[in-house]
Amino acid sequence: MSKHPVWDYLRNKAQESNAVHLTLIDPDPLRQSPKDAGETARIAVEAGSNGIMVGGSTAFGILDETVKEIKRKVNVPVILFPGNISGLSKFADAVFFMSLLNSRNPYWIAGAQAMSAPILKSWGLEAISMAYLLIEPGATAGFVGDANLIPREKPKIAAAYALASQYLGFKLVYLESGSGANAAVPLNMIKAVAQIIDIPFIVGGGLNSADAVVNCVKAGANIVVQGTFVEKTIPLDNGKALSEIIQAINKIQK
Ligand code: 1GP
Repeated sequence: MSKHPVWDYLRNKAQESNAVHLTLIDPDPLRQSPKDAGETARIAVEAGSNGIMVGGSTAFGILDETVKEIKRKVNVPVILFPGNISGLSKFADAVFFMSLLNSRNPYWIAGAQAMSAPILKSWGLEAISMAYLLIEPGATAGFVGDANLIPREKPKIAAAYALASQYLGFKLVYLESGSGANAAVPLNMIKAVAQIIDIPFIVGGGLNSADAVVNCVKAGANIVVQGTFVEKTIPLDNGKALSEIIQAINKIQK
């Protein structure tokens, strides 16, 4: 069996479809209980989401329970999206092993990673290396990660960081405008990144409509992440709006 099953799954899905859709669940008891998180994940996967990310910039101590409930309910990969060392759980399938390349604080570039790598090894958890780039407005992640946010009107800076990420050997790049952000990553920035790198890249933050997601995929994103939208709509419509978005992704003629 492959030593990197989750990475193989993501890469294959990205190659064989227009884009991979991942649902982000924040393990925050003020947002939902672990049980409700499991139910949201189940509905999101039924709607066609290809995997569940679990994480957030702040930690609340219910991560293990949340991951376990989600694992009980879905048969797609559950991938950690840690905001810090506290965002790790041995019950997940893999972790996005992220380096916040445009942070001003080396802790977020390599410090937290050094402190957590031996833990991951002892658990045998699959680590998928990912360059994390924060774009304006950045939301909570921008503040917590002490980011030198990439200006929205500077696509070339994002492209340069993305290419540097590829040359540094990262498997993936994540362009992030911040969870709950009032503006998604600009389309011309996504296009500039798609033109210059050969590795897959993720776009997330503020993708709150079918148009926003579809345009992002048309611009070149290989993986799209939705958290806030899924969290808000699933309790109201049982996954209908999400299912429509995923169908719209699949219908794009590339
Ligand atoms: C945040 O990109 C993700 O890290 C998802 O953002 O919650 O705005 O969908 P939203």
